[in-house]
Amino acid sequence: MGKPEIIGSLRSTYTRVVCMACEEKGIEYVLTETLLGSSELFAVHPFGKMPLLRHGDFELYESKAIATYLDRSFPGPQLIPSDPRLAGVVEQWVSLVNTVMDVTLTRTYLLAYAAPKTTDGKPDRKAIEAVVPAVRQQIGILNEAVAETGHLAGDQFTLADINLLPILYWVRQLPEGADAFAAAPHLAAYYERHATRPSFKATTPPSGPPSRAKPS
Ligand SMILES: N[C@@H](CCC(=O)N[C@@H](CS)C(=O)NCC(=O)O)C(=O)O
Repeated sequence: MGKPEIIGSLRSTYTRVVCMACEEKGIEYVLTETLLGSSELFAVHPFGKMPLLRHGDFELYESKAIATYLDRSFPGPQLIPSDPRLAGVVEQWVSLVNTVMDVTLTRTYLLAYAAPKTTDGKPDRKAIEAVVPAVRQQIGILNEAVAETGHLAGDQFTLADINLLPILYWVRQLPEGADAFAAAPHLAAYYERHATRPSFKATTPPSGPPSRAKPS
């Protein structure tokens, strides 16, 4: 069927998740870089979000769906364990991160720096100050979650960890995020350890936020 093609950008946390999933499983894949909101994305995803997957004549959108498809279709380490309880915990963390923490940490906090809605293009201090308590709270929750085993689900590296690490990559680079990390020793150690994985290194994004397609 040929190599899976991932369409997105490594600067996008969700695209990086599916690329990391490929790297962890040893899947040969092609990453086709595209702009946020490009017509290529809208041709498949109803809201024009990245990433997309193309595998032969099969197309798929939504990072969790893509990662699950890749995990089930290819050999290599299981990213979603077959044990029902562990699989449940993986789903729990992917869901919590994607529905709550991504909104706080990426869409609100990171974007207040990277794509501020200010007239002068400077970081949106009002938005940053408003979201910092939630940033601290959520970093604290994650700190507790990884304290025992250094993983989110059981004592193995799973899709739950893959799904979180690209978000932490950006958050810890920002001042308030770095402060929150300094108060979260288990999460800091978790990040340092997993950031040495070849899958994480191979998917390091270029600096700067993803570029957006011009409205047509
Ligand atoms: N639920 C989607 C979210 C994907 C998503 O939000 N991607 C962002 C980049 S990280 C995007 O494409 N945003 C487009 C936009 O903001 O117009 C998934 O898991 O794939």
